[in-house]
Amino acid sequence: MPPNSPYTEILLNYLSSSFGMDAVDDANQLQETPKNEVMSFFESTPLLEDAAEIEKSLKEFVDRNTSSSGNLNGKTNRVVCITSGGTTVPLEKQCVRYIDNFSSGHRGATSTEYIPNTIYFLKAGYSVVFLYRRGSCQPFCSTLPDDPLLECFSVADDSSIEVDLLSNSRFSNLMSIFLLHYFLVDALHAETVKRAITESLTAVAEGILLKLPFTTIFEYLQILQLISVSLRDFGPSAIFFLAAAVSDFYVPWKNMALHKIQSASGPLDIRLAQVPKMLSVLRNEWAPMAFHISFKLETDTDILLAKANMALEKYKMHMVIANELSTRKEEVIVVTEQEKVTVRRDSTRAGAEVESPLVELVVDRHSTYIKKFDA
Ligand code: PAZ
Repeated sequence: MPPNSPYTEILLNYLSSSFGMDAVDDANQLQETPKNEVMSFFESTPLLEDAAEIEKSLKEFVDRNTSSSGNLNGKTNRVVCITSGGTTVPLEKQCVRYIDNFSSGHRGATSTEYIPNTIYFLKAGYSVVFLYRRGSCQPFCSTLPDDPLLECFSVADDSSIEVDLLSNSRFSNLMSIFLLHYFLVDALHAETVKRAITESLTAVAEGILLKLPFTTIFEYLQILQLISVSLRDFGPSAIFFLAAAVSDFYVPWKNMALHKIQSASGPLDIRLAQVPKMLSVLRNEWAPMAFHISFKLETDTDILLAKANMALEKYKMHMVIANELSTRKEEVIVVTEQEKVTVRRDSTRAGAEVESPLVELVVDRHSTYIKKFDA
C-alpha cells in the first residue's frame, strides 16, 4: 500500500477522533477504492505544486505574528483567515472550460482593510491571511484586478507613481505597458492606485497581511487545510471568516477528461459529484479551537434563515452570516445560537459598506469567545 499523503494523515486523525479506530481501519482498507467522500476528494485531488512555498510563507507569517513584538497594534495577537471569491470547477485536466460562480470577492477584500473611521479586520488589530480567487477584488482597492498589477508599482518620495515592469514578467509586454499607462494617466484612478499600492504593500511588508491565491476548488480546499493547520497555535484567537463562494459540485479528477472535450460527439452530459462538506472537518479537526464563521447565500428569502440555522447546527459554526443575492451589499443577518441580528449598511454615509458594522459585530463576539478561554 502506498504511504499516506499529508491529507490522508489528517483525515485518518479526523476519522479516528470522530468515529473511532474502526473507521480508520475501514478508511485504510478503502485507500485504493475510497468510499468516504472526504477521503475520496483529497485522494483524487492533484497535489498543489507550490505547497512548500505556501507552507514557508505561512510559517513566516505565524512566526512574525506570534512573537511578542509581532503585533504592531499592541493588542493580543489575533488572526483571521478570510476566504474570498468563487472557486472554479475544471471540466478538463488540461483545462479549457470550467464552471464558475458570481462571487466578485468584494466582501472578503473589503472586510480585510485598514481604513479610518471604519472597523475592518486590519483596522481592528487582526493580522489577516487572505485566501482569494485570482483576479478577484483585492484589499485596499476593489477597482483594480489583481496583485501582480500592484507589484509593478511603487510610490516615490515626491508621491509620484513609478512603474517597475521588470518586477513582474506577466506585465513585460506592450499591451501591459498600455494598460498600466491607462491606469496612471487616468486622474480618477490615480489616487486609488496610490492608496492601493502604499497600503497594500505596507501591510504585506509588515507581515500583517498574507495573500494566497487559488483558482480551482482543488486548490482552495488544500490551501485552506494548510492555513488552518498553520494557525492552530493561535487557538481561540483565530477566526475563520469564510466568505468565498465554494462550489457544491465538481468533476472528480479521476473522472475528468484529459483533453478538451470535443463537440463532434454531440450534446454534453456531465455528472457532477458533490463536494464533501469540509466545514465539519475544518471545525472539528483542522482548527478545533478557532472561532468559525461561515456564510450562507440564497436567492429564495423563504429558505435563507432555515438554511443558515441548519449550517449553524450541522457544522457547529459559531456564527452563520445569511445573505440574499440581490440585497447582499445592503444587509446581512448574523445568526448565532443566542441571537439573530440584522446588520445594515449606513445608507446616510457615502461609500459606507455593510462590511464595516458586520466586522465590528464579529470582533465584539470574538472578544467574548476569547474571554471564555481566559477564565
Ligand atoms: O464575493 P461577493 O462580495 O460578490 O459576494 C459575497 C458572497 C455572497 C459570496 C458571500 O457573502 C457569501 O455568502 N458566501 C458564501 C456563499 C455560499 O456558498 O453560500
